[in-house]
Amino acid sequence: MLFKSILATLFLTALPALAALPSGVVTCGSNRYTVSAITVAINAGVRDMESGNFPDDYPHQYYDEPSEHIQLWCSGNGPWYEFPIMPDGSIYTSTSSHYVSPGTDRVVFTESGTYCAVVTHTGAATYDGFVACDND
Ligand code: 2AM
Repeated sequence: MLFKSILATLFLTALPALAALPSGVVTCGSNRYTVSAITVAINAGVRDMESGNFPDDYPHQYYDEPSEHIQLWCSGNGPWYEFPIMPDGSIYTSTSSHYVSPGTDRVVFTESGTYCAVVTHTGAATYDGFVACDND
């Protein structure tokens, strides 16, 4: 009995490490994203990948760079992908005749669309680097 409750406690304590989605609004600089906006961006990225549509080369692979100190909330060893998440709520797209900047913020996810992180260039240590968004 005691053993079972210890096991249950260990399991529940370990859960946050495998956390699915953020618990509330995620903030990247002054941009705010709801969980549903994050889900929409991930689904759009997965759909684009599956259909072979890569606006401005997104999604592309995301690499775990120890120097960026970004925690990935998904399990496994990748590959991981990043896709722009837009502060105006639009789904990112870009064509050669109508280029759209990807902006500063990205969702990070697995090939099957499992949430890993929201990251941003805003406030990163280097110009091209990323930092985790708040509450991601
Ligand atoms: P970005 O393409 O989404 O802007 C230049 O080296 C590029 O590296 C940047 O433009 C940036 O992404 C990308 N970059 C920065 N950190 C990265 C990481 N951890 N994984 C993949 N790409 C990264």
